[in-house]
Amino acid sequence: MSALPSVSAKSQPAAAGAYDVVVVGAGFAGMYMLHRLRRQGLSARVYEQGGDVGGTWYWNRYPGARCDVESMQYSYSFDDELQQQWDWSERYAPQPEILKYAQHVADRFDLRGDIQFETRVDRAEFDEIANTWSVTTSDGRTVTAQYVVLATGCLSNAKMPDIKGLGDFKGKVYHTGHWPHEEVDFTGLRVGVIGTGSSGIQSVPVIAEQASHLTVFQRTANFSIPARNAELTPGEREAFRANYPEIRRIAREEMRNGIVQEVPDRGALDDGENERRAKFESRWSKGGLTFMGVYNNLAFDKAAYDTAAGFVRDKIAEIVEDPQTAKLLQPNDHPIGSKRICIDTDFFATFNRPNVTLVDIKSDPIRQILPHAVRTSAREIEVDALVLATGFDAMTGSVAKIDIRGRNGQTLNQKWAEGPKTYLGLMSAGFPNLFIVTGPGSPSVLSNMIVSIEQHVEWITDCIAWMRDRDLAAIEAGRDAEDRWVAHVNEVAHSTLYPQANSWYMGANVPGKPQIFMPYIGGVGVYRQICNDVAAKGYEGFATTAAEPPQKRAAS
Ligand code: N01
Repeated sequence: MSALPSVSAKSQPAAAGAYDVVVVGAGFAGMYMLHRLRRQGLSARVYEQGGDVGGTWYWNRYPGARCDVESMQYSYSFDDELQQQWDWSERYAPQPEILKYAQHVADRFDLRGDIQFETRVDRAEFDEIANTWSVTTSDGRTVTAQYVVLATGCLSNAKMPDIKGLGDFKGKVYHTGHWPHEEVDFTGLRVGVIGTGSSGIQSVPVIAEQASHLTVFQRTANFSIPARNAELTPGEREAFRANYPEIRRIAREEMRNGIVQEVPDRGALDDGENERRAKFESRWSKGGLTFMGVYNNLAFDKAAYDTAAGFVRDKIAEIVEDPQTAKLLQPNDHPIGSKRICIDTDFFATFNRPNVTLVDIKSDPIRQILPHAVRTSAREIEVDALVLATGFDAMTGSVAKIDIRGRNGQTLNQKWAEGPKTYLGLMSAGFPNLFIVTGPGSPSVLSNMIVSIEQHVEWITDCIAWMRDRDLAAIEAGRDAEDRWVAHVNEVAHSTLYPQANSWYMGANVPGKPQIFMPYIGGVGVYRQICNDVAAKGYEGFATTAAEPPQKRAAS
């Protein structure tokens, strides 16, 4: 890559510690937000608890971590030179390469000067007279800002399992979502992996190659499709680059999940058994998330999803040599796709290795972690290291860690006690000038995250520009608009099979968390249009406050 000149200088606050915008998080959302704000001539301060940019890709360094959206699509589209010049090496980029890309973007746009690393935002309090936020960080400082943008990520609050004795374990314990920066070498060690979601499924085959013995503790079997990862050829890269404007437009406007792929015009039952099997077979050979796009009704129709689920279960039985292990690995308690489908490289085949054992902890639960072993109801399994692939307090977990106080001192946690409430996933009533990037109630985790991040960052920065043009001091989601949106998100979710699974989409993986389907499942194209229409109608459903005099408050 050629070194490019920076395009923006460090932003200057109007007064010491007074910014136009405070951004929380320097992952892909926070970085692009900072870039856009600077382009608008605004002063911004970004706080990031990690030691560098990258968010998810800074923390999730576990063996085998890679993206499940193709690299040529899982990348920023806002700068054509960037997308034309960056060379992705593989169909699905590995974590180190995605992190390198994030670091490159930070260098290229000279972002780091406005980012304070290793600093958490602990508290944010809205001043109803000044219409500003007062933001306190983990270094004990307090700054003010007219706007706060939560770019905290949807899967950034790693969830430790509540297992008796975990603290007594004498070996090393790793969480996939909080992996150490130095290399972890499992050579010669007996390793236990707890959890078989995407992180477990990606890491198990790689750990199995190093460990003397690997025990996989599985509570729920998961559907997984082979990634068929491969190096990208120059021709493949060129095909994307030549058509990028159109590919990006289709991803944004026409696709449900922000990933360009063939759109099926048939349901699974429109084909006879042989034809259907041939189509599943062809998608299985192609690999990746497009498996679920082979028919248009797999998420809606039980008879249709049964055909896809049956196909995957048959594949597992073909791959896994021991019939008992194969049976345990076959998911049977949720519709395929209702939990995030996993993409793997040799996950099922790994159980054919002599050094790998599967323990079904549904029938034989973990009772306790001992200093050198995991004790289940039936046995004791000695391990030297433990890998917790136990997931995240998703979508709301990182927001909940911040003490956010809006109008009348109400905290966001109080307001969201029964589940997150937002208008468009962007703002929550009672919390003026507080924006959320890819918040609950927006397509977020059901989409190509970068497509959704770019849409939100652009919508939010356009909204701030609109406010400034009109000399407005505050904007806030209206309660009626919010109630209607929450009801709509819920209604759309319940027209699908998604709510039938105990998934993190529902908050079901965190004891005590309200069970509400959090992302908006209506599709990114539809959602973008709704957001654009709201903006075009003068931010319909939002209330604004004039800067001066205060009595000129107008409700839109
Ligand atoms: O987490 P998960 P993840 N005792 O919640 C089990 C994204 N991602 O980190 O299903 C025993 O999916 C739990 O069991 P169960 C992607 O969106 C993407 O794997 O609750 N087991 C489950 O098996 C993904 O969906 C990529 O019964 C316990 C596992 O731990 C999301 O992140 C890669 C337990 C957790 O699975 C989260 O994935 C990685 C306990 N106490 C992640 N608690 C890409 O490819 C939990 N489990 C881009």
